[in-house]
Amino acid sequence: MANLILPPGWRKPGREVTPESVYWHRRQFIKGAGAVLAAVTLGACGARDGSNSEGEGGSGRPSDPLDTIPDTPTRHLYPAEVNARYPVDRRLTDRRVAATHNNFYEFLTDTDRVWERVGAFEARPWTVEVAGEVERPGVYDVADLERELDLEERTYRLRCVEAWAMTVPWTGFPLHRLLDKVGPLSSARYVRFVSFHRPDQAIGQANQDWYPWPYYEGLRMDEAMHDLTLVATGIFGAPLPKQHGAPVRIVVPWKYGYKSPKSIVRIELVRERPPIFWHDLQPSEYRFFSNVNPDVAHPRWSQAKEELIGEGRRVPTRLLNGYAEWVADLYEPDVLNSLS
Ligand SMILES: Nc1nc2c(c(=O)[nH]1)N[C@H]1C(S)=C(S)[C@@H](COP(=O)(O)O)O[C@H]1N2
Ligand SMILES: [Mo]
Repeated sequence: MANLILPPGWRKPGREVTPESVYWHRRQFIKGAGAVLAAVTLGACGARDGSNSEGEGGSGRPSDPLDTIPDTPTRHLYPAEVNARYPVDRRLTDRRVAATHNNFYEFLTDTDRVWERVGAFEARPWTVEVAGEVERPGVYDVADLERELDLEERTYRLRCVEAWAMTVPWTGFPLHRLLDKVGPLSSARYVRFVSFHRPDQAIGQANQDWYPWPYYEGLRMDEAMHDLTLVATGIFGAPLPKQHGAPVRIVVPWKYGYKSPKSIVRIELVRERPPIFWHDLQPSEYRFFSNVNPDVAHPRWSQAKEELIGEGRRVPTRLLNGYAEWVADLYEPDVLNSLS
């Protein structure tokens, strides 16, 4: 059914179907006529995920999930030197599992098949505009940033709000290195990120027009400046495949996955707290901070455990996704201990 807004991390029906997503579907269906009015014009079930009418032409369907890395002039910079400052006591997720389990609604809501739909997406060359409350606003070429800002590799856990998790080695540089380069003004209190908007290359943007594209996210300045917050340009020792958010994404490992926007084109330093995509869609369920906390349930399901993708094992969720020792002091207790 095309006329449903699916939560960030929704999984396709079948073996893995969750009671939560079933509930959500019904609820949205009931609300549908009003809240998602625009969607109704898109026709029904044949068009689920907006995948019915793609002209597969152009770049077509990739032959393999690991064959979706765009041509990258900086390829020789990968793999980068390992930074082991933030040890992770979990096995790495299988690379292929990670490349076939993606949330990237610009393409498809069906997690397992996002990679099949990214062929036409032109992820290189690419620029990121830095704007707003900065001394040196400008348009920066991603390849130049990769050359200039010292790529490193860091293995992080990533926890989706729908209770799946992975552990992967990202390549990139801390966001503070880029922010220092552009010179935040003292008036900058938040950082806003905006992803691309290319309905001609991203089938989900063309066919799911009830989402407020482009995807947008944000962080408070101290979160953005924290050394854990990464600008990722690679994963598993190579440039990012398109389904992971090529060529450049943000990774904030102590927050639910939707706080890590993919394929960003703009970073704005702003005075006021910026709106975020998922909060605007479902304010009672998705909040600005969205810190991982096993004791704060999502309104429709517990967050106490998470499934390790590729292992099928459920393990306890950690406070701040295991990063509490580094980031707990950023938050007042009421922010940490409530849906916030
Ligand atoms: N632009 C954009 N960024 C996004 C999303 C998205 O749909 N669009 N999904 C988010 C969610 S819900 C998760 S869990 C992670 C998944 O990242 P991965 O597919 O690389 O594992 O990306 C996040 N970033
Ligand atoms: Mo997610």
